[in-house]
Amino acid sequence: MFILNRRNFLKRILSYVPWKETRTISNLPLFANAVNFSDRTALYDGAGSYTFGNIFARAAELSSSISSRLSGKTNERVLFLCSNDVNYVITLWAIWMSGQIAVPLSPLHPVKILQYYAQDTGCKLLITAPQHQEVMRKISKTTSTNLYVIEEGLQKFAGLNTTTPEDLRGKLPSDFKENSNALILYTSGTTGNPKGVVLSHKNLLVQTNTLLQAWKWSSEDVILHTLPLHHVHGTVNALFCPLQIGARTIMLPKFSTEEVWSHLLGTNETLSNVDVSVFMAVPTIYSKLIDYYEKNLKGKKEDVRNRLKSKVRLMVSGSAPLPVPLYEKWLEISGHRLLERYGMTEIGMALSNEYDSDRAPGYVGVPLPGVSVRLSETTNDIHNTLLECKNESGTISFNKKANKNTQGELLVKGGGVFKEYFNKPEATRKEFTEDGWFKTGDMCEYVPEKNKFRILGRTSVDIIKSGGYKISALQIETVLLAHPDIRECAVLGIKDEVWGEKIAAVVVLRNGAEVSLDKLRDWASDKMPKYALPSELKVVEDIPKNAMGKVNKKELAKSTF
Ligand code: MLC
Ligand code: AMP
Repeated sequence: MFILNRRNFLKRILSYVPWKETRTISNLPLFANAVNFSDRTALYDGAGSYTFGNIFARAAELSSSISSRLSGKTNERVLFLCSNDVNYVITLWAIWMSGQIAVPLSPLHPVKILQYYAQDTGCKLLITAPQHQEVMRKISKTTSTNLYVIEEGLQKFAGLNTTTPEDLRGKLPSDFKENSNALILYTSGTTGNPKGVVLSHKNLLVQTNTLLQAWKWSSEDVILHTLPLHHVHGTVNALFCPLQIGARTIMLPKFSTEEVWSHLLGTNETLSNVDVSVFMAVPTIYSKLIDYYEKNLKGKKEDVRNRLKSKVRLMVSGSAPLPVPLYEKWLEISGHRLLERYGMTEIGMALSNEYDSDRAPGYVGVPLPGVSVRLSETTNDIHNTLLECKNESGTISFNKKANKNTQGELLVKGGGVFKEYFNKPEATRKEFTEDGWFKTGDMCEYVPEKNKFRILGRTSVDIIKSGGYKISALQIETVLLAHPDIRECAVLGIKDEVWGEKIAAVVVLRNGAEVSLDKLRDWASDKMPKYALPSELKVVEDIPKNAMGKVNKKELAKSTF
C-alpha cells in the first residue's frame, strides 16, 4: 500500500538520491528516479519533446485525479490505451504514483479482446487518450467501468517547464513498497485464455537494472523506440531502461522502415541533430530494414556503414530466433554484430550475449547478472536436472563440469521472475517446479565449445512466434471453429523468412461450403489482432489424427505446405 506522506518521503528520498550522477544505477522505483534528471530531455514524439520534469509533473497531476476517482484506494487494476507517445509514459507513471497496477492495452487489439482484459483483471478504471475514446467507450459500457479520457492538452502541456525538482520531490509517494504489484502484461499459453503476468515494482526494477548494467547504458544514450508498448520488449527493455538511467527516447508512433532508417542515418527532417545510439528490434524488423536498404540505400553503402558504426553503439535482437543469414547480412550492411538475447514476459531477460565479448550468431549467450538457469529433462512430471548455471554479479558458474553439449527444457530463477498469473493460482503453480524454477517451455542447449546457450525451439507446437508476437494456435482454432462453414481446423506455424513463422490454417469445411483466405480474415478481424490472422489457408477433406484423436501438427505442416 502507498501512503502519501510528503514530508517523510522527502527525507527518505533526499538521503539517497545521487544528485547529478546520471550513470549510477538507482534503486528508486522507476518513475521516482525522474527527479534526478528533471531538466533533461526524456522523450521525443511526433508532437514535440519533453523533459523528465515535464512528464513527472503531468503524471503527478493525473495521479491525483486517479486517486480521487478510485476514492483513495490502491492496488486497483487500471487499464490504459494510449498511442506510442508521451501520453503513454504520463499515464503509466500516474497509475503507479497513485498506487495502482497498470495494464497497458494495444490499439492492435479488437474490442472483444480488450473486453476480456477488462473483465479478467476486474479493472476499476479505464484511461485513454482522445484518439482511442470510441473503442474505450465500448469497453466502458460493456464492463460498467468508469472511463477517464485524458485531456487533449496533456501532451501539449508536457512540453512546458513549470515545475522545479523540489516540486517534483514533493509529489512522490512516501511509503513505496517494492513488492507492490506494478504491471500486468497479457501473454498466451498453450491452454485457455491469455493470462495476465503480474510484475511487481521490484521485478521491474531488477529487470531494468540488470539490462542497464549488462548493456552499459548511460544517460548519454538515445534509443530509437519502435516497438509495441504492451510487451516486455517494448516496455522494460526499450522504454523503462532509458527512463530509469536518464537517457533519451525517440518514440515512433509505429514501426516504419523509412522512418527508422532516417533516424539511424541522421536524415530525419525534425530530429536530424539527435543521434541514435541504441536500437532494439525483433528479427522481422531487421529483415524489413534490410529489404528497404537493398531497394533504396545500397548505392550509399559506405556512408550507411560508417554512420551506423560511428554513431550507434548497441543494436539488439530478441523475442524470436535471429536467423544466422540475417545476422550476417546486418553485419555486412551496418558493421554491427547484433547482440541477441533471450527473454519472456514472465521472466524479463534471462540470457544474453555479453556486451564486450564476441556475439556468436545463433546463440543467446549466458545468464544475465542475477539470473540462474537450469536445463532439465522431464519424465512423468519428474524433473531431472541436467545442468545449472548462474551469474552472480558477473561471475558465471556451473553446478558441475560442463564439458559436453547438454540439451533440456530451460528453467529460470531470479529477481526478475514474475509473481503470478493474475487470479490464476493453479496456472501459476503449474508453471513452476516445486523448488521454485519457472518452466519456460523452450528447449535450450549449452555448447561448451562456445561457452554459450542456444535456443532450440518451443516444447509445444501450439505456440507460434510471428513477427515477435507470441500467438496461441489453440486460441485461433477456437475462433475459427465458431465460423459457420468450418467443421474442423488445425492452426500451424510455418517457417517464414520475414515473419519467422506464418500462421497457417488447415480447415475442413461443412458440406458444400466455400471459404477463401480473404473472406476468413475479414470475418475474423474483429475477433483477433491483425498479426494473428492466418496468412495461409488450406482446405482439406480430412485432418489426419493419431489413435488418441490428436493431430500431429509437425506431420501435417510437412504434408500440407
Ligand atoms: C502483419 N502482417 C503479417 C503479420 N503481421 N503477415 C504475416 N504474419 C504476421 N505476423 C501483414 C499485415 O496483415 C499487413 O498486410 C502487412 O503485414 C503489414 O502489417 P503491419 O501491421 O503494418 O506490419 P508492420 O507494422 O510492418 O509490423 C511488423 C512488426 C510488428 C515486426 C513491426 O509485427 C511488431 O511490432 N512486432 C513486435 C512484436 C513484439 O514486440 N514482440 C515482443 C513480445 S515480448 P497487408 O496485406 O495489409 O499489407 C517477448 C519477450 C522477449 O517476446 O524476449 O522480448
Ligand atoms: P513472450 O511470451 O511473448 O514473452 O515470448 C517469449 C518467447 O519468445 C520465449 O519463450 C521464446 O520462445 C521466444 N524468444 C525470445 N527471445 C528469443 C531468442 N533470442 N531466440 C529464440 N526465441 C526467443
